[in-house]
Amino acid sequence: MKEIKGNLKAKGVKLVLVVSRFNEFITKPLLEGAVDAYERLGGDPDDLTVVWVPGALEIPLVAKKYAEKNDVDAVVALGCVIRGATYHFEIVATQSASGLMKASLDTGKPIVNGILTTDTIEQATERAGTKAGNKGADAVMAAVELLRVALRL
Ligand code: INI
Repeated sequence: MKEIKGNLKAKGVKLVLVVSRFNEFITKPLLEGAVDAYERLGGDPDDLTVVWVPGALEIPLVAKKYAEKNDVDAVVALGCVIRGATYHFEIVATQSASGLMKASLDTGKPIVNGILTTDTIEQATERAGTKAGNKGADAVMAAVELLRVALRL
């Protein structure tokens, strides 16, 4: 039997975090969690780039552009989409997720979706460093693990 497992060593991993300003009161703590996780996994701050964009809909294009660079190993998208009274929520949530998936498959590099999509502000707060952990940190761990698996393929 051959079993492949990725480790969580971030040393040498050139990582880009693309973070949206929309709902910044949530995306900032997601970013803090992501940076903290990267450093605790052994990542070098010199290998980390943070890019701000207006909203979740703008993340996929910028994520793809960075993933195409030779000196980038993986990208993590950080954003927060909170359900409102209009259909716009569905568009932003669905299109940002499918754009990231497409960008990842197109570039062949890990582009991890750390965009929260929640019904309420409370649910978002819980996932940005309070009751339910920090999804920014989780996304960085997923990116490093995925990269370590992908490097063996
Ligand atoms: N952008 C978000 O990141 N989160 C949201 O909840 C959101 N809502 O609900 O509208 C949102 N909209 C802006 C969108 O991402 C684009 O920036 C905008 O449509 C311009 O293209």
